[in-house]
Amino acid sequence: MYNSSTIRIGKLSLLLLLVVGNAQAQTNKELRLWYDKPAAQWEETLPLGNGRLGMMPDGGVMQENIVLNDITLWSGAPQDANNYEANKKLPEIQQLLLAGKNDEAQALIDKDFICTGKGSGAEPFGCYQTLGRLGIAFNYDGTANVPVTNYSRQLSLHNALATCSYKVGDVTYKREYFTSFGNDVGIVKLTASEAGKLNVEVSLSREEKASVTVTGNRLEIAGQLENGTNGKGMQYAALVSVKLIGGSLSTVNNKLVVKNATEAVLFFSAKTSFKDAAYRQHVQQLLDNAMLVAYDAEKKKHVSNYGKLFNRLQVDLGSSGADELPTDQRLEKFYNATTPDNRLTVLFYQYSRYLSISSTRVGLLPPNLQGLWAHEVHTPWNGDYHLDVNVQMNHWGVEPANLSELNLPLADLVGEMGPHGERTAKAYYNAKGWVAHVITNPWLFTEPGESASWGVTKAGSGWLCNNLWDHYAFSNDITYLKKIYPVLKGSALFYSDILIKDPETGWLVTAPSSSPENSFYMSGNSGKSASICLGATIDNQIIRELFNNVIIASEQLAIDEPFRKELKEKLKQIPPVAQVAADGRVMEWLKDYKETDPQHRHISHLYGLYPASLITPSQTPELAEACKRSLNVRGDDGPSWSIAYKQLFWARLHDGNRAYKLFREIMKPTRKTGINYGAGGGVYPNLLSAGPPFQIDGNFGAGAGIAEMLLQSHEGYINLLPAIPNEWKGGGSVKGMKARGNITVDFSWKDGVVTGYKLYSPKKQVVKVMLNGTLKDAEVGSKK
Ligand code: FUC
Repeated sequence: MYNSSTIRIGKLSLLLLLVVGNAQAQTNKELRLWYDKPAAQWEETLPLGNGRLGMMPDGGVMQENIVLNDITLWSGAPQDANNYEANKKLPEIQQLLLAGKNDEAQALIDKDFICTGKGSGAEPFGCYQTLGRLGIAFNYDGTANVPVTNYSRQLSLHNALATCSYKVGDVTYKREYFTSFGNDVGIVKLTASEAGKLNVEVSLSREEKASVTVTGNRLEIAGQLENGTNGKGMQYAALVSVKLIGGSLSTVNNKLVVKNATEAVLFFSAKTSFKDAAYRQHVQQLLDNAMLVAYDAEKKKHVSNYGKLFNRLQVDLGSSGADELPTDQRLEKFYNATTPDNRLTVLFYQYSRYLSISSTRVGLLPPNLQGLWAHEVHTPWNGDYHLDVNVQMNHWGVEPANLSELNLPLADLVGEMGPHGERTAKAYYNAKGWVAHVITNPWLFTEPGESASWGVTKAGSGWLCNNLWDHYAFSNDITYLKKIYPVLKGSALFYSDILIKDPETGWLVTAPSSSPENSFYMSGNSGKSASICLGATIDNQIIRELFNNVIIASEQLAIDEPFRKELKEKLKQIPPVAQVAADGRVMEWLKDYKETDPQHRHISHLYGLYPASLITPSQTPELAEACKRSLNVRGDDGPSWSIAYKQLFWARLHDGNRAYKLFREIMKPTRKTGINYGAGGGVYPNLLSAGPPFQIDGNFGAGAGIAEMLLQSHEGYINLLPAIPNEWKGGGSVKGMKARGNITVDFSWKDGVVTGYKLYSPKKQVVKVMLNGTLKDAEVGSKK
């Protein structure tokens, strides 16, 4: 397993480093999504966010609808859904598994080994919910169907600003929207090119649990969500206020009415009671503070604060493509065209960075299944944190993308899960340490889900530890390592404590186990299928990786020697990294079961290939070949997150063309919103990824995949261009991408050959770099 401290310092050979070019860098202005029509469905609206507040304007001419979000607005409540009797059934479940009666074991789990209550089906588990809608009804001299010309709306990634403009007659109307990284409010500026031509009515609404009131010239929406017991769940409040140039402001029927103005700036402030008893006071304060600041000054602060993150990295994949066409039309071309639009690929990559910056913030919650953006009260899958790939994928790209701190909200959430997970470990396994299964939420749910078929996969906590470790591997932050060490140790303690010996192989394995959401035909010819088994491959790989990381961490922190020894002993007894079946594929389970769905969306048995580094083409070539066979059978389709995962796998297998093929599949245009578990993932006109429905992991996974095609650093060296496709070979450059060991990398290439590179980190050092197929020593400068 790679660790930053293991970068070998070899004989330094002198390298002539060419200056890294910035060949034909895409101008910032081109980093935009733009359209020539208002959004006709939510999946065409443009996401704005400052890590807490979200706004999605549709740019309607007569009626603007802006979907509002607050990352903390959840129904439900903390609960204890542990079945404390479950551990009494554990020996029987294990005996049934050892006897090959997987279906009976599964039935027993369904009866006595799941969570109590309704699980993910209702409160108190809860659901991430929309905050509501900000409506702006326009009146153009009372005309109903106004003739509109020159319509355009866009989202600029370089300044996190959305705009919209059009002409009605001779008057040009403009809107500018942003969720401020300055004073933490949402702002919409409306202007008319002719004095006094702005007439609007502003409203706030929500489909349930909301009351709208007006105090003075402020509009307020407030309410309380369901908690599953007494109805007294999360509270929220949002305010809207307006500053005018010209015209008049009044209130009618809980609406703000602007008459004959030239300019109106709307301020939107929202807070919830999540960890904030004084949220009512704070929502006012935020609004008051923001309204004291002039619009241009606030905008400047917003752009500058946002830019501190966004501007850390630039990518240029060559000059092909242009943004003359509206983004939805450009997307259609991208998927069908034979000549690539590499600038759209760059846009999509930078969009994934933009979405990370917009959907999470240090000190708050990580991005959920939809990041920050939800337009319904009942968000699909509760908009929760799925722990069997999805929330992890949401974070895979942030380290290479030079947005390291955006991993911290997840690390904080996982840290808080510890005490809950300890109760769950005791209740079900009578084990030490902590565990989380498949789903969690801001209420820190760690219990199994409500069905054995998917709910008892307990790789969740170990998989989360991979993300926590990743932040350390990239940042080398020893203070952070000290902080997360108890979390990693607690997770390793749990797995170490629950392993049992499989008499057939003599290996130590988990029991019960399952491979996320997949099922298999049981041994024999009964035709019966089950999900529950002994030691699914993912469990073995996660345990191997976690134990290795805890060993390294305890060595670096010089603590816990006895535990380290125990883990080293256990490592000798767990199954190998992967077993290869007779057909040459990686075995998903301990036994060579036949899967019920060979093209199943989850590909968890390749965890060792990515995100872990247990399988690599150079270190374990046979296993890498077996991964290829597995992937070929799984196929190249699925919900977008599954396609993105396959893109990452092929990048790790150093097949750039195949990785790019998968990326193209992700860019398949769709407007479908019904829930899909099989083939058919793609992307919406607003470039948000479609499972369908909208799920942000596809955006983040594909972003991570693009980075992984350009640069890898998991094998103890920095590998430049490990997997670029023919489409990108012509020439390009990267500035500010991160490698493990807190190393920032700039490099450029031409005709597929790296022509120059530069490495820098806080301390001078020598590291290994794979450069055009040759491993070399390279000096790392201390500054840019
Ligand atoms: C997992 C996946 C589904 C979906 C859901 C949110 O259950 O198998 O495809 O992404 O998470």
